[in-house]
Amino acid sequence: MEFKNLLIEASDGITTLTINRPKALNSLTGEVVQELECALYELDLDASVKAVVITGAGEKAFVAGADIKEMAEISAFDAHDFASKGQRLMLLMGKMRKPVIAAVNGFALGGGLELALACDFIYASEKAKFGFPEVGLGIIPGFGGTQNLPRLIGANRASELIFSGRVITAAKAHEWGIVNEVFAPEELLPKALATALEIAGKSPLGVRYAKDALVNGLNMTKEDGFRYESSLFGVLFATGDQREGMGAFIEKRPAEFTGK
Ligand code: DAK
Repeated sequence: MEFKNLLIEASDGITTLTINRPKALNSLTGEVVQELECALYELDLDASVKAVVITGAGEKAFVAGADIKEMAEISAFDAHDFASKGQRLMLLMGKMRKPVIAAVNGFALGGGLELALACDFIYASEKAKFGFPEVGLGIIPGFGGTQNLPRLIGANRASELIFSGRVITAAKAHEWGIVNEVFAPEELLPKALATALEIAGKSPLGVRYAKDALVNGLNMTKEDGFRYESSLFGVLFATGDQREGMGAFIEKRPAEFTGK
C-alpha cells in the first residue's frame, strides 16, 4: 500500500515508521490514523520485522495531537468513525506480536501522547514535551489516555496532567515514569534503533509471548495473570526457539532463532 503521510524504512529486521506531516506538527488526521493501522497490520504479519520504532518528521514534533482543523469541522458520524479508527489502532498496537518503541522527538500532545503510550515503551529527546491539552478544547482524551496514563504512573499524577492540560518536559516525564530514557536529540533515533536491534537478537517467540503476558496481564487479577503467564511459558516448550536458546547456551554458541 502507498502511504501519503508515513515514511517507512527497514533495516536489520527493524522498521522505522515516521509520521510525515511536519508543517502541521505531524498531527493526526483520519487518513494518518488509517495509514498507521494499515502499516502496523502489515508489519505485524511480516516475519522479517522483529521490532518497530515510531517517530515524527522534523525538529519540532512527534505528534501534536489530533488535527484540530479537521476535527473542528467533522460531523458526529465522522467523529464516531475517527474514534473507532483510533481505538482500533491503539488496540492493534497492544495485540501486535512484536514490540513497538516510541522515539518522541518533540511535542507529544493529546492523541500524540496517546499514540506514544500505546507503544511498549517511550524514549524521548531532551526537546520532547508531553501533555493532554484536551480539556482546554472542551473534550477529553479519546484514544485511551484516561486509561493508559493512570495505569502507567498512577491516578494522582495522571489526574494532575489531564485536568490541568499542562505541558511537561522530557525530564519531568522521565521522573514520572512516562519515559524510559531521555537522550540528546541526535542520539534519540540511534538509541531507539540500538534497543530494537538488541530485542531483534532474542527469540521472536520469547519476545512475542512476553509482550502478550505483559499487555494482557495488566487487565487481569494477579492470580489470573500468573495462570496466563504459566500457560504461555508452557507453550514455549513446544517450540524450536526454546530448544535452540537452551541448546545454544549448553553448547556455548550464539543462538540462531527462527521464531518457530
Ligand atoms: N492540529 C492541526 N494543526 C496543528 C496542530 C494540531 N493539533 N498543532 C499544530 N498545528 C499547526 C499549526 O496550526 C500551525 O499551522 P500554520 O498556522 O503554520 O498553518 C503549525 O502546525 C505550526 O504550529 P504553531 O505555529 O502553533 O507552532 P508553535 O511552536 O507556536 O506551537 C504547539 C506549538 C504544539 C504548542 C501548538 O501548535 C499547539 O498548541 N498545538 C495544538 C496542540 C493540541 O491542542 N493538540 C490537540 C490535542 S486534542 C478522538 C480521540 C482523540 C482525539 C480526538 C478525538 N475521538 C475518540 C474521536 C485527540 C484529541 C487531541 O489530540
